[in-house]
Amino acid sequence: MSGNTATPGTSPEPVAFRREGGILVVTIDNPPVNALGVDVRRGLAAAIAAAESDPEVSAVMLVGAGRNFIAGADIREFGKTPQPPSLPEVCAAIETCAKPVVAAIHGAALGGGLEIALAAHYRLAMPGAKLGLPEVALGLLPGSGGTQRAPRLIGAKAALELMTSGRHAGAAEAQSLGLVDRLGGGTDVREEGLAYARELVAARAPVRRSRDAQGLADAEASRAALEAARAETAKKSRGLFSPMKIIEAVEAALTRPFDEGMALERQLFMQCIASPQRAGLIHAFFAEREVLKAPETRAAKPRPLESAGIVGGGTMGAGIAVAMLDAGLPVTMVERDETSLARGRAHVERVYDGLVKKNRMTLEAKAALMARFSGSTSYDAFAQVDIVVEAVFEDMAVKKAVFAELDRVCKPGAVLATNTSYLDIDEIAASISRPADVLGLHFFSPANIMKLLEIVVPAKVAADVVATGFELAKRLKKVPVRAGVCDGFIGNRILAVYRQAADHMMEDGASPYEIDRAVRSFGYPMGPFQVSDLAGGDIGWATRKRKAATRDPKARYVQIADRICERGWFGQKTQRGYYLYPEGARVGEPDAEVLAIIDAERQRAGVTPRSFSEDEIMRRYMAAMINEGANVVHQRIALRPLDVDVTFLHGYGFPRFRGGPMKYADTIGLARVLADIREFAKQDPVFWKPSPLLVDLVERGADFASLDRSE
Ligand code: 3H9
Repeated sequence: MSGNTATPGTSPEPVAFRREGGILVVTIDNPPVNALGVDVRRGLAAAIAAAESDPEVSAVMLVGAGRNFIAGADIREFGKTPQPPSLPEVCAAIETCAKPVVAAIHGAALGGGLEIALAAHYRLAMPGAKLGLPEVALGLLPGSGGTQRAPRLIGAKAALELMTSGRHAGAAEAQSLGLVDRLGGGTDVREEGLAYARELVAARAPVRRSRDAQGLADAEASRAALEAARAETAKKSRGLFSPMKIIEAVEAALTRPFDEGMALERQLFMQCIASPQRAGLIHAFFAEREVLKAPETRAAKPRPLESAGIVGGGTMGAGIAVAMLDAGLPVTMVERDETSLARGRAHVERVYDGLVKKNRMTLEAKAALMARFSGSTSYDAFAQVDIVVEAVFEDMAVKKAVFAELDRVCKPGAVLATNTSYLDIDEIAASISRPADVLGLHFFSPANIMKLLEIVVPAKVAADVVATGFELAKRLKKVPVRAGVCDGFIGNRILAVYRQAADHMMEDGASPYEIDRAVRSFGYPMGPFQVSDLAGGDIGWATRKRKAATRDPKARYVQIADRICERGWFGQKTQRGYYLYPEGARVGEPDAEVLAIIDAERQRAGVTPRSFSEDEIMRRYMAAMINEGANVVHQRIALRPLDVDVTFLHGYGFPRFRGGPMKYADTIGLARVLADIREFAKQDPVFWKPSPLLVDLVERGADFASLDRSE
């Protein structure tokens, strides 16, 4: 046997290779996911060179150590100076190897990982393998031959679909697509890969190169697939840079020799690497993983989480119940009387009935889910549950009464959570005998759909209770963000501020339709006034009334929304709000009467309207959002700027390709944001007060990302 395996005591190589019989077994061992960092690329190149030069080697087998084959290029290297060999070079070395190369795939073979496998001559996938080209989700395209080899191997249509969606295919599907040749049956990928390689050697199987595969032989079908993908991508991926580049690269696969296609792929890949969208999307990828690393999740293990209770069967309580049922938890709902309980149960059932109607759930599956749901009008039903989430009316006295009951009936160690959107959770916790068990779990409506879960951490809460909140988020497949206690926590607190900026602009001359349009062009699916119409204007109205007594009398207060609400125009549910919704339409039409109300309000306030460009609208909108984001970080309500980013990506429709508001601020430059705020402050110094954190960062020439790294 020969190889480069490290001697005991030395640091292991990320790629080890040793000959077993006539097979050179090449093991990629670069935890956590075998990403293709420079050392892995060097190791693979060395392994192939060794195979070529060793006459005893008849075939090569590539296999991943740990849970995956290879998860792709090392994303952390993007944006840094590239180190040779490049991944396309490594793939070329594999493909041109004179001896058969087998990829034995288990776990993830994604992006560059799949491209390595496609450069190999034969592929075996184990059950549970995930194969895909998800680069598009990172603002990229497959950049080491994926756009040229995949269409040749599996045809243009299937390859385009994989690359533009970024989805993962399972082993069986990968086989039926032609991505892999054989399915493994057992659990030992190394053994099965070796057996396959030996078989190929025994059968004198030739090297078989994907670059020569005939998947594009039907030129007409390939062209049709390309045009269909182009049309669909133009419609679906509006504003995104890389999807169209994928189409362009595949077009080259159809029309040019392989090497020319590869050269174009490289060129397009480098364009994607240079785009701010790539930076935004990769920021989002890492930020989503960083939010899981709260101090409490490092310090403590979650408590048991096998059953849940919900107080309140309104829209929110029922949505939370559905999320918990979907995650496999038994759920007990408590309501004050039988009628309310029946309504709560009906709310839950309605969600599943909707799925049954759309053929997305069978009646049996619904019955199985509902079998885990029980209801009661007595809090005693919560005696054994591990966690209770309270979702009753937003009123401190009502909440305290609920918590007094929970304190009375729940077993020691049960997590007692409130879904309040703004009430002081420290006060709720202080009202019972076990404040260490009290946590905020702020779900977003509809709670079974929206991904964001703010884990609100009151002063006295135990670390393992917070860790249980994160564990619950994981089970519910939600994105948790740790937040401190304040009015509105991270998301709604910042929202309140930029909504005011939008209201100011509306009174100063921009119509709600212009503002919504500008916000949509920025990349949001909807503008703030459309959102208000969707959520119901009465909600914001109630909040404004609640805050009226404590409002700074010197602060500017725009009354347009109140005038609209006073008419009973609450948005979609009343067929009109800022927009008209004739006969229950979901897309609104501009309303001349609303414009008249706005005009009247401008006159009342003594404002001479002026015009706003889209650019100015977004400068003000984003400056308000970023400034309050900085305040939230400064006051430790959010641990880091990235926590604000993830909150806005998953709870407020912020365009993912911009990475989040704080990442966007870094992209345009904090000095510019601060200069804007100082400029706007000349007219309204009460509203536009630069955040001390923003000022400090600009003075130091630093950015928000520096705070993400320092945690
Ligand atoms: C590409 O390949 C470009 C090429 O076409 C061309 C190049 C020229 N790099 O998600 P997890 C880290 S683009 C570096 O929690 P899971 C991750 O940050 C790439 N690090 O685990 C985390 O770190 P930490 C195309 C990576 O089991 C840890 O690994 N590939 C990478 O839930 C565990 O990750 C992709 O887009 C990476 N590529 O899921 C696949 N991937 O512990 C991206 C992960 O410090 N990755 N990390 O927080 C995934 O989809 C999932 O990580 C995977 C595992 C499904 C693999």
